Amino acid sequence: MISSFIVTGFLGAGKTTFMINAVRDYFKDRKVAIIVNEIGDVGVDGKILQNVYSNVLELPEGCICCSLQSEFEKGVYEILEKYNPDFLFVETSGASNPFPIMLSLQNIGSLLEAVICLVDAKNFRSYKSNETFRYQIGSSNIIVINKADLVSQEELKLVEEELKAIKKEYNLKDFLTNEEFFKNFKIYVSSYGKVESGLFEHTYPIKDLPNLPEQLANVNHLKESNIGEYIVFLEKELSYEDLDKSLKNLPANVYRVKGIVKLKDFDTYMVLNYVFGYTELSPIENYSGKSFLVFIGENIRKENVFAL
Ligand SMILES: Nc1nc2c(ncn2[C@@H]2O[C@H](COP(=O)(O)OP(=O)(O)OP(=O)(O)O)[C@@H](O)[C@H]2O)c(=O)[nH]1
Ligand SMILES: [Mg+2]
Repeated sequence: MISSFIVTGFLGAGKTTFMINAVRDYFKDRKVAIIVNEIGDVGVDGKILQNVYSNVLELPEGCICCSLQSEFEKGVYEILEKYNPDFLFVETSGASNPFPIMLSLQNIGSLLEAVICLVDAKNFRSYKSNETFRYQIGSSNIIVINKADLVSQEELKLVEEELKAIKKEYNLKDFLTNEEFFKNFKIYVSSYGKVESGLFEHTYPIKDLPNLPEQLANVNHLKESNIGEYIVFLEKELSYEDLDKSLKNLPANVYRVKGIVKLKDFDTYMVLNYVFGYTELSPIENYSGKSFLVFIGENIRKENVFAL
């Protein structure tokens, strides 16, 4: 039986970073396959992951929690046949509810080791009222408060307290019996998704998912939360300064920008990561396509995206 982990969490919380570290640090001698799903039809995470790991399946477009559920199940069978892995990691898009994916993995007969929700300690307050984020917390049995390097110990404590309150309110409940599904959950703290080995040594496999009302088990979350994306292909090479200036002027409804760009200042293509005002660049090997940026946000429109 294949064991699986679902890695969920809001846009830019550190899901991909966490998976890269987890697979490298704790699953080195095991056969692991990764499925990643992103908003939009130009994926960035798949390309990053493929550079560090070969068994990666990218499910682009839409979100696996709604329109892509059958596509997801097909993808899992494909990956099982191709790689025969011992472990499967599934990174959901930042705008999806993990519950339908939990159901799919259960239907397929996989042992669901844990649903791990990454939380961005620094930007938590900007998105804590988002319903999808709250369901992500409710559907997880491991919460990782990430980006601890960006906040004080006091802030970490406050985030933890607020998360416990959200967990209580949104914890999965059986629709028929009203019984709480996750009686226990664990909270870890990390920087750059690096967690202690205990997280993977003491999981509490998830069995017999509760009955949920139809509208919770099967919602089109992208539509409901109005989170959308806009892709821009860059025709000319920019300097980092120009790009940074434009990013600093983005409106607040654009939470996340990610892409692969060739800039005047660097010889290689760079992965650009922008999360709620913070920008990071890192080199990427084996990329030869066009430079592009994906802008993700709430009610995003062409006017929100800068002209390049
Ligand atoms: N300072 C800091 N930055 C982090 C940490 N974890 C991740 N990041 C950065 O945050 C950005 C987003 O990280 P990802 O791992 O791509 O986040 P994600 O949740 O996979 O993002 P989406 O898939 O787009 O939702 C990147 O620039 C990371 O390097 C952390 O603990 N501290
Ligand atoms: Mg990611």
